[in-house]
Amino acid sequence: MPKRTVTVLGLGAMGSAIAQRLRDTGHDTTVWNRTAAKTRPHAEAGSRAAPTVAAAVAASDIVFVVLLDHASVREHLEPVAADLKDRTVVNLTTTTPNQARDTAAWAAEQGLTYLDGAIMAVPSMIGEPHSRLLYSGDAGAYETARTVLETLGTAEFEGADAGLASLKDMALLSAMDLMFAGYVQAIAMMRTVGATAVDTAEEVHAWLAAMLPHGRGLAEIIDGGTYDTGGQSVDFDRIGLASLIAASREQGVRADLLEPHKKLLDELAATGHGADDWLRVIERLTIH
Ligand code: FVH
Repeated sequence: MPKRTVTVLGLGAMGSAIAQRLRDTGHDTTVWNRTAAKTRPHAEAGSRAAPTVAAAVAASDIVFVVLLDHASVREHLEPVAADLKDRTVVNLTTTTPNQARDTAAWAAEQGLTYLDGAIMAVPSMIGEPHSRLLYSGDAGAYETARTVLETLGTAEFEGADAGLASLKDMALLSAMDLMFAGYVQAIAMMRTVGATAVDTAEEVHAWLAAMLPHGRGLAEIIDGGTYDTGGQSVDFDRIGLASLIAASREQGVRADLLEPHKKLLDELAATGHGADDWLRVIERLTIH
């Protein structure tokens, strides 16, 4: 199959890695960046540097957008809507699900072929199989671009709702954020007795590795929808969390990262769910 012509808008750390990978896999690659100097190494490596977004878009049939945020995407796509006709636009910029849906709706109004994407990888992983890229929205656009998308890593289509890739991205990043906040909490507590951050991180790693296999069982309880499991109850966990908070403060460490979880469990206890499995906490997370 002939290689596709591709354009990359945005040459930050991620856009550069994507442009490099597309070039390395034999694609005719055009690049544009707001700060033009960043196009120079790409031009030297064989890409075409476009002076404007319009020129960049005109050069290729697949246009990757790898800008900072939703606002910068719209700022630069809206003026070239007419030039984007007959192109496939793949937006890999991190946005919220509703921002992704909003851009997909705007693209549909303009008669554009638009696919939203989310990157579960850091730049050095681009092109590796463990680099995971999620896509959602226009299934036809996904199929059209698929062979090119697969050069960036494992490509997965999440569904027709353009917000789905972003939603999964945000959900997985939320889990990561809370986990690494946990590392910092443990390090802050152990530092008070002279432990290095590296030593505590090793301890946390070993502990979490031992605990991680339990995650599936917890999820099965939630999917079951009943919280009379006889497992760890709301009241039991409230006592445990109160101890964690007290221990942290005794050591002169703020417990701000722990308190929100305790607050949610307290709400459950106050509404008569103290004996339920603590996983009922998921119901307190839903905003009604
Ligand atoms: N880097 C990573 O590990 C993560 C992994 C997961 C996905 N993200 C998302 O990818 C988008 C780009 O991230 P990045 O790492 O390339 O970000 P920077 O290196 O900071 O580069 C930002 C580029 O955006 C350009 N830019 C910013 N504001 C504007 C604007 N108003 N108009 C035009 N371009 C703009 C910036 O241009 P310049 O500063 O060089 O002129 C860079 O090209 C992002 O959504 C991550 O969340 C990466």
